[in-house]
Amino acid sequence: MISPTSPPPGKPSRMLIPIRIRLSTFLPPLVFFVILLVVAYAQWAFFGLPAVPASTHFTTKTAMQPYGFAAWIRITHYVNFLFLVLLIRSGVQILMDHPRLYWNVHCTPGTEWIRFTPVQVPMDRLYTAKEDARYLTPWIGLPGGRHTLGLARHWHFVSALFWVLNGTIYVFLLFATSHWRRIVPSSWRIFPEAWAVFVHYATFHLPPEPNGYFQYNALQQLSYFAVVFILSPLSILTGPAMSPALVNRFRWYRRLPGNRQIGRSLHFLVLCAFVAFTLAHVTMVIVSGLARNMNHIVIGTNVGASIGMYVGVTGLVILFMANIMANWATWLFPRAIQRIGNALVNPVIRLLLGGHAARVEYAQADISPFFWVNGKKPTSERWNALAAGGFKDYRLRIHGLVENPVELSLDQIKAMGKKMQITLHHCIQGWSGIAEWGGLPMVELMKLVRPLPGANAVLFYSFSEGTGGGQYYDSHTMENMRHPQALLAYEMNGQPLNEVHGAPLRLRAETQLGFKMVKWIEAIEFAKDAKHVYKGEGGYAEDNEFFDSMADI
Ligand SMILES: Nc1nc2c(c(=O)[nH]1)N[C@H]1C(S)=C(S)[C@@H](COP(=O)(O)O)O[C@H]1N2
Ligand SMILES: [Mo]
Repeated sequence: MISPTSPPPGKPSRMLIPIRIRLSTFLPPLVFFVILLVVAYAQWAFFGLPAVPASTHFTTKTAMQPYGFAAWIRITHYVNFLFLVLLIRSGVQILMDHPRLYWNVHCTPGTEWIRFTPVQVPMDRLYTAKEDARYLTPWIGLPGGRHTLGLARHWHFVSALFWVLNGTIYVFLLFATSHWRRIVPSSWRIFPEAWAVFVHYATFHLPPEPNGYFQYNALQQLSYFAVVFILSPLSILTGPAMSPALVNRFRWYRRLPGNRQIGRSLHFLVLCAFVAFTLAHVTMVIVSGLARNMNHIVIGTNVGASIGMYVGVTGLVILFMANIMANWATWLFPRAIQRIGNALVNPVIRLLLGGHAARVEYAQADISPFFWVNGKKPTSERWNALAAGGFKDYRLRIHGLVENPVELSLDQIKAMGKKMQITLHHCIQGWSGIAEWGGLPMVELMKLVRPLPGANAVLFYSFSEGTGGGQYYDSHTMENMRHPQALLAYEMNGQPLNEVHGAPLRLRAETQLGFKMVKWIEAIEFAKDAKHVYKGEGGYAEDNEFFDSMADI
């Protein structure tokens, strides 16, 4: 549960996040980069520095269109940086809730290509995914702390909306004004020319730099192009690859090369590329004439005075303060951040993912060898007694706004029907897994209890407690419960549902994130909404961990 003072489990790793990376993943890109450097050095040593085509000295009179830094370029550049920083900080925070990255969809411990935790998952005892979350300093993470991913997600999604909006405006104006000619290469010569510039940089030489007001050097143009037209679209495509509703809605999406974990890994690598670009970019801005460069991008003039630098530094201080404010506001007013996040993001989700979701199912051969566990097993005497008796005395109570309230035994539920489905589970923390579930479709149950017209929400109450104490529960829309894949599952991978995965009954709602799928179900209530229950946000995680109210992404 979120609390700024709660210490992380184990030793607080405030100083450094220990990183373990697989040599087999790390080596190829490293070797590639080293080869580039070696070739550049060899070329310099044996043939001297390659010629960089002399850049024409332009003036505003002789310039070939377009040139300069119009106000829209300067504004979108600044706004872009602001949201990029927020995206990176909240993104890293989300990552630390499941600090492991994989190329396979099963997330079997030991198969990760990189992990940001020293912990090796113990196989001799139950170790939940929530235990695995790491503490992150608020200097890096937004909002920092441990298991604050609910709030980090609000920042991430809201920032993503504004970042994409800002980027769209920029690209639109780029083409509307012909400024695209400044960053879109027009000839294959760009590659040998960019290489020549690289040989200079790699051997610590400065090539004759063109004045960026009129023209960029080849490597510069190529990297700006890559950031705008490759890196950014890639981050926009790989983000949604993690959404359960999206992969269920668009069947073709699953046929693309990749899966949730490849999407997640690429999303992280794109983040690394953005950070690397930013570092290189800032370094080059400094070494190639800081004052003039700052005048270009900050105030749009082409002079050597210091005014752009002062305004620019002021802009950076404002950006820094905005980040401090973001952390501060999140710790003081988490509920407000949650409300704002829901208000801005939910309409977009409804627009993009609303309507009927398709049904994606997997094959027997796809079933995961390992399936992470989340949540605290019930400790109540009642559940223990039921479990000891093989759930013979279990009765599922279904009440609230229904014509026919009932109490059903497990055998009665099994007799009412059984559907099997092999599906991909999406935990909000980032891990996934494929399993075969067998159970009673919610539609069948609704035929028996007959919800009244006023019923809009279905609440599932658990025998167990949430991580911070208090009953675990969650609610669903009627629409999601009418989905053919909404299941009261009593079987997993051909076996009766076991005690850690939610015996005797757990919910499957495949277009939703895992936290909505209540395990160890004690009772089901049909209601007008979920406002009358506990803190009224719709579920334990929504109440206490500030999770999103729409769990589609
Ligand atoms: N009662 C209860 N149900 C719960 C949870 C919990 O903490 N308590 N955790 C949820 C979360 S976050 C996930 S990802 C799934 C995990 O299901 P699994 O343990 O079968 O993998 O259960 C969900 N249902
Ligand atoms: Mo989860």
